[in-house]
Amino acid sequence: MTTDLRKATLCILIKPGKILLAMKKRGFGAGRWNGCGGKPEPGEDIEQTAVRETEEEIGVTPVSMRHAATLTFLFAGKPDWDQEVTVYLVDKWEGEPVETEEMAPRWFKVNEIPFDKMWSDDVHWLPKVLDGKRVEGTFRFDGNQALTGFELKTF
Ligand code: 6U4
Repeated sequence: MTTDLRKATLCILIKPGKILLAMKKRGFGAGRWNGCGGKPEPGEDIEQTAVRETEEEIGVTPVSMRHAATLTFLFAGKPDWDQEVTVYLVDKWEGEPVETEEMAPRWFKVNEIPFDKMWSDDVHWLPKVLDGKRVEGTFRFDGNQALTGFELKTF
């Protein structure tokens, strides 16, 4: 796996039968439901980034989280968008999710996840992760953010 890709995080809160997604209101991926997350600040490790971004974007502090996936996203002709995303499932947190300037959170039943309004890779890895598997994958997109191919390993 490439290590010099820019890093980002995704945190998904889970409770029995439900997951918390948030509508991204601005920036990369705006208009899609997703976990919350973003890029590391200088000096942070990736788990600290995940916690801070969740606090900033939906106002909760993860207390117990599990590394569920490492996903590489590559965009043809848009190297600035390429990123390696570390995904965490969060099953304990402090606070209640609130809407912020960046994201509007909402609980979804696991059988009603709005995949048609999410990144098109999500349908391929999120169900496996929710099934308790760990996933490593590489997803390729064209310059319009349409998925053109992927490889996936589950553990
Ligand atoms: P800032 O610097 O906050 O303006 P922003 O434009 O909000 O940046 P960024 O880079 O902080 O975006 O966060 C991008 C988020 O999108 C991260 O949580 C990772 C996630 N992401 C990127 N590509 C994705 C993809 N193909 N599928 C997916 N999530 C993706 O499910």
